[in-house]
Amino acid sequence: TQAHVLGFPHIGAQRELKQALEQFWRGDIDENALAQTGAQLRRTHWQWQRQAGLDSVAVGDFAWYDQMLNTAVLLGALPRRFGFDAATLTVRQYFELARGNAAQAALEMTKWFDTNYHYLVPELDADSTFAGGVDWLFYEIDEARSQGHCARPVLIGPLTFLYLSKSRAVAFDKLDLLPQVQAAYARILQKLAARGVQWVQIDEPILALDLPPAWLDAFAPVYRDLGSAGVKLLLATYFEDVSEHAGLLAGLNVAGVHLDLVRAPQQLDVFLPQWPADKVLSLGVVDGRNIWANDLAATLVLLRRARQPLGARLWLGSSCSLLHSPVDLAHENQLDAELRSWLAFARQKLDEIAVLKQGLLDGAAAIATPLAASQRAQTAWRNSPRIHQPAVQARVRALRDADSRRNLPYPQRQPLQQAWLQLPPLPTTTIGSFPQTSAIRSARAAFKRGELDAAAYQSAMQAEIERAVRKQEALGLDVLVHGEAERNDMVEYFGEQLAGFAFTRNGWVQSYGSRCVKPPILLGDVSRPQPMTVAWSAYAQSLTVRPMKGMLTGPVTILQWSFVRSDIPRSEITLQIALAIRDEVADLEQAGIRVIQIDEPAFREGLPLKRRDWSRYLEWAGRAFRVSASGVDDATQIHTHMCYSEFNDILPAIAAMDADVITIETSRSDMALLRGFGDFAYPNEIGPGVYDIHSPRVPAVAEMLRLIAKAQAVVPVERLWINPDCGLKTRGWPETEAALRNMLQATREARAALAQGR
Ligand code: THG
Ligand code: ZN
Repeated sequence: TQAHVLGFPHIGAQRELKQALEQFWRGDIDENALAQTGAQLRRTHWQWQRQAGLDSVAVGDFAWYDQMLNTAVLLGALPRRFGFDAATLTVRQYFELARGNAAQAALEMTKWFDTNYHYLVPELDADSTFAGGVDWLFYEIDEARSQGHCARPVLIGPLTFLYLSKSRAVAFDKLDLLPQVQAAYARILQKLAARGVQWVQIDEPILALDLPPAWLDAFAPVYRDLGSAGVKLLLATYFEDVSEHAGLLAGLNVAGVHLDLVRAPQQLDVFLPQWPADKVLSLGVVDGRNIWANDLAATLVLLRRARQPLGARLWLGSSCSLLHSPVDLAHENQLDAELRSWLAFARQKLDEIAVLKQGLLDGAAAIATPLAASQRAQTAWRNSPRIHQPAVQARVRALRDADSRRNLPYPQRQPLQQAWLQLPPLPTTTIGSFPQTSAIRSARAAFKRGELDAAAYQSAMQAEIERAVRKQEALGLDVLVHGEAERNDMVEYFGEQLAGFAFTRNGWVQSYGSRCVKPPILLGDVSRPQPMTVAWSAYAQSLTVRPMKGMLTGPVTILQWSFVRSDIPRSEITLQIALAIRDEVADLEQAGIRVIQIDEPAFREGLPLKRRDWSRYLEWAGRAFRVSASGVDDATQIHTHMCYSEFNDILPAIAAMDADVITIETSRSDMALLRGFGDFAYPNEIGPGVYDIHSPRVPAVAEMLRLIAKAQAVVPVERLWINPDCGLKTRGWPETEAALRNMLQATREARAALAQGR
């Protein structure tokens, strides 16, 4: 029986890797200093795993940028367009793959399954080769062993690697590359065997998806080969129930399989009766995706049930990599003792796993102290008045159908809105945020440190808002925004003001590369003690006669980007948030803000991994959005915004949200994503982004005119808006103003053409 974790966060408890990376990119430190930071982080993380009492340490989970990119450079599968030699790839070249260079755009980024982590998408073509690349993994194994650890390499599996890759040129059947990919993995495994490595963890999370039969059929032959390469393979699944593949997995030529029992505990009863006598079954019982302390007694009951048939072939560990957890609770000295007793970050999860193993092998008495503490925390949590607000629960129960419907349907709302808005054809707006300048950031930091008082902070932010309003008026935008100077991360901002949430000081989780987010902790019933955005929006509206858009984050996104409680369904939590947002919407309207945007950028990523679960999700998520948006007068215009707009497969559900206007990200796909809206005949107004905000490049007027024309071909002109792809907070002012000036010029030209009937 071995205890292990599938991976450990590498960003560092104090985000040391982030600091080092950004210093390196700025040229403030050299490669040697960067390498030392990496080595120090690996040393610390391995030490923690070992000191906690785990039987092996994960090696290969460390990446300068991303583990998927590491896999590509290990295999030697680099896009030809960069002209790099994988075998001699430098760290600088690695970063060019991740971040782009003067000549080449970076590899594409996309969300890792249903997490908020972005991986770099491997770029493969029919003539891609896999002749091997950098030897960083082997170096790290030697490094771990020289520090006295039992090193367990972790690799992204060949089928997951291939399935998640993309072709930029002509489409081809990716499975055609499988023999080469398989051979490359076989060589890597043989090299590991030659180094005396015993176990290799090989992750195949695509088993959580609805896989085409050809891909499922590939598992047995691929692993027949890889399983004979001289190392024992632990094939890891996570994020979903893989019961339907139990037969396949039982027959696979691997030494063990890992299951995510946090996400899908019901799998155990499917696997146990048919599990072969020569295979390990590794049970992921400590949640890698959330921050709640484990209910040790309950987990022990489950583990004991599996120990009966499995004996020493039972392993236990984290449900998935701990990449998705913040690093160390020890730094959270501002949380009260009770709340701390309910939490476990990555480092604390190591202890939980070790304690569980001890309890399993030596009996509960051997872990009496942690067991008692866990019981106390569980009892306190279950009965805590911090969690349960009967009034909130009653309000959710009292929701009626009419609460999730506007009074009139869109075709009748539209003239009421236009009557007062008096918008020109092709109205222009922006998505909400303007550049978060260093002046804004340092004012907020000083305010949080107590060095700037509330009045001074408020006037500094008001000055920023006024600046943003004047710039928008000068540019000639039709519907203005206040620019969100006062906000940090949008979800953090709302979480901080809602009751039912708690905050960490340092609970950072990697989002991509050096970028992190600090998800709020949604621990109890959610309510809104007071208005959250009204004063800022009303101030902004007071500065201008043009319509000012109120800016809110929607209930699904707040849920999706927080650490949420697990004692009640996500659908119910979302309705609680929706009611809080609904009250904010009503207060904004009352304050004279009659265009209100409720952003749902995470609506698509909340979609379950399995199609069979989609309709239920779309039903409750759509309802929650409508609850938040439907308390207003029909003349009030509701907008929503979504990034990552690959939702052509869920368009009916997007339409059912019934926002008056939806703005989406479309420029990078050259409006291809918009085609679905046309085919489906999306019934309300749409603002397809006409320029990409992810780079400082200023698009030319002609480029945007071309995209506007493409949009006009798909969306009736009376329902078409003009706006950028997304918020502008990561941009600087100079390029923002230049790009918007061109956007407005393109709009004027398009309007002139319309007026002339062209
Ligand atoms: N908020 C949250 N999750 C998100 C996004 C968000 N997930 C998807 C997408 N947007 C991720 N994009 C980013 C972009 C920038 C940063 C993080 C995620 C970022 N973070 C700062 C950093 O790492 O330096 C820290 C931010 C802060 O100081 O609060 O720049 O918008 N929840
Ligand atoms: Zn966006």
